[in-house]
Amino acid sequence: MIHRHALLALAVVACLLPLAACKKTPTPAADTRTPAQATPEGETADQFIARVNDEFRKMYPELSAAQWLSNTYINDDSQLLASKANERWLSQLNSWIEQAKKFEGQKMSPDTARTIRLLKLSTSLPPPRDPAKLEELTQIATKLEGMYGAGTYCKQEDGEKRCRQIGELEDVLRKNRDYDAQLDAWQGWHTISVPMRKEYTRFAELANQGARDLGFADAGEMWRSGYDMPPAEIAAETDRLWNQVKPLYEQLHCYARTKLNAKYGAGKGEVAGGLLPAHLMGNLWQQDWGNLWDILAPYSEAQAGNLDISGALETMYQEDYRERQRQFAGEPEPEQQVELEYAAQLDVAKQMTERAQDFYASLGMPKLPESYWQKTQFIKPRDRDVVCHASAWDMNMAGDVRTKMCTKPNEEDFTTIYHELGHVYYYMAYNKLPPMFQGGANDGFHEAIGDTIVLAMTPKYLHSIGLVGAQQQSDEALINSQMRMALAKVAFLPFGLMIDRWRWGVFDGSIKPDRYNKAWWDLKAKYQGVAPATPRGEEFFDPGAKYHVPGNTPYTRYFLSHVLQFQFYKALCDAAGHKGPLNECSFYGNKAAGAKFWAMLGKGASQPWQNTLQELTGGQKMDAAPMLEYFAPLQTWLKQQNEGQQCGWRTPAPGPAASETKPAAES
Ligand code: X8Z
Ligand code: ZN
Repeated sequence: MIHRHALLALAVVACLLPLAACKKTPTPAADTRTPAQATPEGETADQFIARVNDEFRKMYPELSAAQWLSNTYINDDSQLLASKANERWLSQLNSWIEQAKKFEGQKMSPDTARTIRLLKLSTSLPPPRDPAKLEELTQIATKLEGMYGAGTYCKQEDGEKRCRQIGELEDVLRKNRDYDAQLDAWQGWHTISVPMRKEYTRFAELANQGARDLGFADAGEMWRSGYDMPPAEIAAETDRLWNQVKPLYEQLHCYARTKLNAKYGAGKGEVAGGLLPAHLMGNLWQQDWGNLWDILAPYSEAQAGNLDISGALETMYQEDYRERQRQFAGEPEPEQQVELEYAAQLDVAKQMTERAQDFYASLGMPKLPESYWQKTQFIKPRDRDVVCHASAWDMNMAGDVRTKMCTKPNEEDFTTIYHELGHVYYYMAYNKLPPMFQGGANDGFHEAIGDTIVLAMTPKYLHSIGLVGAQQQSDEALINSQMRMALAKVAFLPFGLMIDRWRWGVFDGSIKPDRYNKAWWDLKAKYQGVAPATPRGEEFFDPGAKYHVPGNTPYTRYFLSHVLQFQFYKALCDAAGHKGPLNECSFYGNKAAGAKFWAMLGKGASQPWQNTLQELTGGQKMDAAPMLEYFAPLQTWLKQQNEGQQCGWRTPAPGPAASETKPAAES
């Protein structure tokens, strides 16, 4: 990705890859000209920005290629190339930012003025001016991401060493309901980040240096500056939105706790103070509770019908695999069996992606280019380490788009494909713009595109594509389908907020390295009402076990996206002429909705996001009201279920002593 907000992702990758820019001199050290010398004589501001865009476009493919390689083939060589490419791009960026100063106060077009403002925000990895520090920073950034990608948990089992990577550990939380097996998988994954602590501490120092060199107070303030409003205002906006949705989250939390206690026995289904145990939520970070459907489904299949998408995808895989076995001449050797499994996994991952493409195409958007199918990483390669965390890539701003996933046949990965294609369709729509405008209206927009489509994947749509059986119209079916969505969307909200609350604190110095882990769990308790079942002292570095921390991807974008996507969804439902309850709307196949969506994507970052939001929804503000409208039936139902329960939780008091508690409502 790249670009601007997307660009922000910077360092690479991220979901949108990071991106890059351009530069003509071969290495940063080689350019000894002063900014004034580097600027052609008599160049106007408008000409300067045209040149920046041009240089950026030329430089970009090399950066994205290096990053793609280091993400899909982790080793020392690919990391060296990636950090060098990143270093070159960032030093070029520094040079442009310097050159731009010369045009302050001069006459220029509004687009040029906007581009100059965007320049400083075009990376999430603020580059120190000192070349030695810049080199060190890009090396650490690449290394941290590689450590995450290669993360492996090994232990002795029955006298043998058994090693598992993230995919296998996630499977345990997804399917295994044994308390201790889940605890082992959860703790095991959190061993991989212990060695990151030292690196991350240095990383934060260097990133802050870079931010200060650019004129920001620290790297967190720089991240908060990418929203077409003062940085303090966006922080307040996230508080406002969180307060809108918090009552709904608290109801869901209360319901989940009751169910977990029933499943695991009182005392095991919660942690002291009424918090949810981190290892029992079906997800390593408790950000999506969808895998707990077996425990949390409001009504049984007999009462409400079947919504088992994972089951249907698993069946697709099994059938594909058996067919391959049938066609195999003779009895396959174990190694050949593995090949057959691999081929079947690839097949199903592609079919899932075709399904997602079909939704976008039904709206009148183009199909993915042939090169997408050739160059995408659909499943985990067997012969090397890769960064499995899903991402979408614009390799050259000219149609070479890809996704990178380690897809498995389950519901979570199925919806993640729709999410990633949202990024890809954004790229395709805004590739016509000057490179510096190739980004989301804000980074929350970029994250919300695919998820808006996911909201339109109603039970009816899922039935129409043959993934689930015919759906009944009943209160029970409605509550089940709302719960399915809430476990993904509502459960996510406080997580979406707390990650950057932690990083903002790290960057502004209020969270010191000797309190990294404590501050992390204090925030998890405060916002999510989640706690570890066993002590997590400073010998651990649990933030590093979440991709976006070592990957240096800002996270507020996902919180905003979870609000925005309901606003987008409602607007597209209106465009499609939908009447009736919001949650029943699917705009699948609706060209009017598609045209409106595509028009928005084509605006990229060329204007303040408030204008783009207005063009789509009629309003200029982010607002959780559409989300609350959507979930109104579930919220009513949850309140009934929780009647008589003491909802809410108590959090450990901030500060060194963790023993006192206070009610969450006051925190
Ligand atoms: O990182 C992602 C995407 C790529 S941008 C897979 N997401 C966040 C996460 O996994 O933590 C999507 C939702 C939240
Ligand atoms: Zn994304």
